Amino acid sequence: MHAPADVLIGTPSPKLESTTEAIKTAIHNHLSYTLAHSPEMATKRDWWVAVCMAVRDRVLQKSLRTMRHHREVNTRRVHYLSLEYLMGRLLENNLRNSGLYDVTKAALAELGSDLDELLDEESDMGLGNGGLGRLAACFLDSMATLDLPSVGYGIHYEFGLFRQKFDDQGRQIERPDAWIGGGNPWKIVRPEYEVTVRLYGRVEQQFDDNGNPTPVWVDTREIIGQPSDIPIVGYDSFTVNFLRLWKSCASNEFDFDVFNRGGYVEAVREKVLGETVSKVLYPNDATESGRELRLVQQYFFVACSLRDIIRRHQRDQRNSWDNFADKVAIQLNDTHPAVAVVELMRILVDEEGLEWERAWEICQQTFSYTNHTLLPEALERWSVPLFEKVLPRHLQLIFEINQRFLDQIAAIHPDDPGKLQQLSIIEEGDPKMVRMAFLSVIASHSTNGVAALHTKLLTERLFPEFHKLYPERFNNKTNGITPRRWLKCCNPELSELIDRTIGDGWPKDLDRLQQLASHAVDPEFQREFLAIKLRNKERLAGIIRERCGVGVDPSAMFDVQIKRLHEYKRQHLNLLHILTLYRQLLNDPDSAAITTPRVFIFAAKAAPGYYLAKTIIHAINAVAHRINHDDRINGLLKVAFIPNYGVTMAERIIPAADLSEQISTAGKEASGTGNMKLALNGALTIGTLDGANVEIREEVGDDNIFIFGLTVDDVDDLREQGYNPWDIYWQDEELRTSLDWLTSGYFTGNAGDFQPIRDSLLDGGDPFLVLADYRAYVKAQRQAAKAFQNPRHWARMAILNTASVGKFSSDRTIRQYAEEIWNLQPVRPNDGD
Ligand code: 26Q
Repeated sequence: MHAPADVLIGTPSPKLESTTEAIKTAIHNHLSYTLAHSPEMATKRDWWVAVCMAVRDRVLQKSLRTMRHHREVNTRRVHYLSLEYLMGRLLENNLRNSGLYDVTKAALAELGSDLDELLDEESDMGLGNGGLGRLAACFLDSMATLDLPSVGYGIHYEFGLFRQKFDDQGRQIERPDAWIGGGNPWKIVRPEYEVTVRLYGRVEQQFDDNGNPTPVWVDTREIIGQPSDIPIVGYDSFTVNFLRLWKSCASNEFDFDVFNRGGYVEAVREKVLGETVSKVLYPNDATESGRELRLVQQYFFVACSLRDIIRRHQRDQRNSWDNFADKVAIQLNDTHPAVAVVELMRILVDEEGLEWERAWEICQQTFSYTNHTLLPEALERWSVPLFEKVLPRHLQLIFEINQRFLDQIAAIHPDDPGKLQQLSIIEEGDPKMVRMAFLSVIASHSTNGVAALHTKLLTERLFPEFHKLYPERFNNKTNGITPRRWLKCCNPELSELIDRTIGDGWPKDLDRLQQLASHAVDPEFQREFLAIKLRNKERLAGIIRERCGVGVDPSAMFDVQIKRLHEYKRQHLNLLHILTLYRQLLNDPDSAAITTPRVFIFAAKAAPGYYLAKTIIHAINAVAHRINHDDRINGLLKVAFIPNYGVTMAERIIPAADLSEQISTAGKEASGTGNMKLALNGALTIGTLDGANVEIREEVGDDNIFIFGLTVDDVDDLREQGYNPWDIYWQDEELRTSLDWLTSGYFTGNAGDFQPIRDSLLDGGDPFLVLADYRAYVKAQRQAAKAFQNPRHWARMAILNTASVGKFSSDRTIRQYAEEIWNLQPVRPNDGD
């Protein structure tokens, strides 16, 4: 007998089994009925897709339960708005987080296939530039793990961050990242939630039913936003949330309309816009170039996401605007989605007819803003004329927001017109500019920095006046990383050693790693710890041979600097030190006896338009080539620049690192998160007192980190005194010779090649104080080298690093966001058992 349809509706499907047999059957069925392949004919890629599908079925079952439960309890949710997500690969993470890794590995073994080999079929989801994008991905993992009802919103870029190659001289070449390739088994297209977005046009003064003038946005162009969802699997939790990514396309109807009116070229223009908006991720991770398409991207993303949030809120009869802010929290990942505050005001005031004050209150209660940078060139500002062209009504609303805000300021400071200029959202000048950071602070209830030092500088330097006005709005949320991807998945051997030593609860409670501290002097534990590190280094040595054609000795110190290429991150300081060591070895044969063998490992992408950054890459590659082929130094030094850095490459490099380079100019790196990943995997940090390094030192202790160089206060003092890099150049012969040598033409045969580096460091005034920190850096490097020569001593320090960085779990960070900003409680869907 069939059950009547109304009995089936609302009945959860029976829970899918996850035994070895069941997984085998599922993989087999997907090979046959999803991919139409018999196992003998299936390629590796087919097997990979079939495994993803088998896992996906189980993940989606949990996701449906999660969504249903959230709906039933009419939960409050947080919506994370980010233009970037660096998700990396998903299969291994989803397997480990859902507890299906071992059973799937066994099932595949029985089917004659190897899971670890299949994992390599997946390409990275590289929809971000660097730290900010990876942080968003770690946060999604933590929110699902902590059973927090949340939705991530982003853009489904057709091309993520470019693929990096080097030409035969070692210069960076960019290639498009066509990551979608043969499709993405994790993606679920949601055509039922399409939205239409309007842009451009003009504002017309019309009259409402009561004869009152009302601004109406007319003659707009339209594009369609198509959502697709990526499931986000919590680790050992009941929750599967999702990441909703918007793809733009042209609206067919509109095309036709324009076409019929004779606007053939116009209609095609519309199509081009629709197809262009989500085409490519902007590859700058700091400098804002004010491009129209970028503004269109931001608004498209924001308009789609807000529509979706409002639709979901209104789906429930119990909900109205009165409880919108009770049910909806929206976190802005930097100012990139900040136009959302204006869009919500537009919807509330223009479309819903709410009073301004009421709308403003909802807006402030709903939004909170995270700042990720102090660099002036990275603070987003849009020219008023451009803004007016793309979003004319929004510009009016910004003027209104600003006017009301400045009226308040004028009331507080009646005799200080300078204050108004200082605090205005609109910066005077030609053209006038919209300051998105000011708008974000004013329109939200929370502004947070991403490390203690960063937040301090934020309140004291970037927003001092706002901080005085609204001290309660400012708070710190020190960044974190997910221990699932950044230890459990990427370093399975160390994870197993930790499991055996302190139990397997640490991935959800990273403070437990502290229990490893008592094993730091245990010779047997040290031996195992070092043996694992060595095996990770052997694996990386294989990758370096394959990708760079350089042979390296796994017993040498692996000295790692992996991050975007930036002057403030000072990869060129690292390079000057390498040159110093190289010269020492060539000139002083005795020094060979005491030199610690080292492999300097770099990985970094430079923004395609950042000429100096690209020059630094070229310089590192050129020096690497010389050093790696110089028989005189007996292989004591090697330099490898691994191309195309991304999440997956980070997962290979980090477990193999001995020394972690975190050498930014004090006050410039908001937090850093690579520093946390490396310390967690037992690398020692050599670094400045910048960003989260300050807090890492607090946790691991002064004896287990190599801190050097100018502090933020020293930097201030030095600038006040008047810093002249030439003075240092003339004082420090070792430095002078290394720099002269680099820029002499010796390494490429062309003296002009690295002149821009020299110019920036000398006549350019050395804006990031590379020369000022050089001597202290070289000294700290000597200490590190010496310490590495005593393996037991080094092992003890490395173990203490792993043991001491529990604070930097993104679970801790997200708990603080949930409690202190979002006012959001965990909600546990049941498991269906
Ligand atoms: C803005 C406008 C136009 C085009 C691009 C951009 C843009 C894109 C990305 C500007 C900045 C970014 C990314 C910034 C970033 O990654 N910041 C890093 O954030 C990390 C997480 O908080 C911190 O750990 C790093 O210190 C910070 O540099």
